[in-house]
Amino acid sequence: MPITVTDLHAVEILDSRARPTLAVTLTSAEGAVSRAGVPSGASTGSREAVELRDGDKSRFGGQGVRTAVSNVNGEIRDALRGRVLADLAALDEAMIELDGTDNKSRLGANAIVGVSMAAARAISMIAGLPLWRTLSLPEASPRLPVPHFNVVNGGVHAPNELDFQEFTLAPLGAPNEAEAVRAGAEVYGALKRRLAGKGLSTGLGDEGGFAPEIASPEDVLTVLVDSIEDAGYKAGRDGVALAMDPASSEFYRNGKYHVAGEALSSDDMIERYAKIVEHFPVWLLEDGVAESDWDGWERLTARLGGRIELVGDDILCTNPKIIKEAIERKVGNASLIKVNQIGTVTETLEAMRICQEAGWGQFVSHRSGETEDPFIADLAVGTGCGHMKTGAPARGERVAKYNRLIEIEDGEHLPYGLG
Ligand code: 2PG
Ligand code: MG
Repeated sequence: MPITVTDLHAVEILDSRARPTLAVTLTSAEGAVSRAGVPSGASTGSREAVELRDGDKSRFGGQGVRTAVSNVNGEIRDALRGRVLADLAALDEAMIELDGTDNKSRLGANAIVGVSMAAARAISMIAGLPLWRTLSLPEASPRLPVPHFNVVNGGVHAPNELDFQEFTLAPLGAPNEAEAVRAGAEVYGALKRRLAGKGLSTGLGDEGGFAPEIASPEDVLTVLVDSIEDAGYKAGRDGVALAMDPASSEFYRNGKYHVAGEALSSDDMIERYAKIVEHFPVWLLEDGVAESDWDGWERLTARLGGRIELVGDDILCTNPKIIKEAIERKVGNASLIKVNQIGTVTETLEAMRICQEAGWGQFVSHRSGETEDPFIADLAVGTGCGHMKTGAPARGERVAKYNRLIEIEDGEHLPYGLG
């Protein structure tokens, strides 16, 4: 669907962590006016596209995005305005060319991705279709994803002593999206009561999950299984399963994984996961080993790749080139998918297509810093990738995405789940 941009306007707004980010409004000659909010991460992969921050310590501690805002309102607007672009790929390509670097560091991936998301939305409006219908992959049909609710936060997302970053509920056995969201919300409530009953904190981390003073990952998993049962669900793949994102690059130092006071080698860490998978209904493990530990990743994949989904986040950065290399080296069997990690919607879809072709999973994800924009819900549905994570079933910026999934389901009776 061709698009002719007539105006672009960015403004510095806040993300869910009280840090600045961008909102972009795009106006097209075809009559669309669309808006997008740009997400931002904390536990970032070192090869992510570069998020431009002002570094001016007198504003937001250097985190301001005024430079990125002026890049949208100036250079990007001037370059795109009035051109009839054949489709989203042509528009994204024009921005990549204009930026001229291989990691979007000149204009900023936060500037570029905001325009790309707004353009994707404008194109769907011009076509008169819901956004998800225009975000598709060649060999897949739309599906409603299994929502993954991050209900216990640690690592760099919370100030507690827990080294693992995310513990997630995955209602794999739910019959549909609305029931899956209900399961997430009910178990979240049961978990709160259980934590409070043990005298543990029910304060929240960045993604709306609880941040209790528990150091051992196994202890967290035990509380989660109990809470699933308290809420009347079965813990397991035919009910509510579990997933984890330890975000292990954050606790990998000098060749060791530092977990709950222990220093573990890669092999020790892998054996620890093997035991966890034996004892708990964990069906997906993201960033089990660090982004710099490719050998560890190979061994982890050989050990557990046949049993569970092994998702690469920090190591892959939604980057088509790195994903291809990982597929060749048998590193993981799925990729996390974050639009701002690579910086355009077109490259995100390309990363997903490469995964699909290799039989790899694609796990669509929010960032720890979010806005109320539900873009990724449409991305997960349209691409039919079967699963997505967007934090706890609490806090507006997370709930906006889950609610969007429920509303899509209400309008169209699409199949639910991994398929
Ligand atoms: C992750 C993400 C999202 P961040 O590690 O998967 O949960 O965190 O956005 O901080 O990178
Ligand atoms: Mg991660």
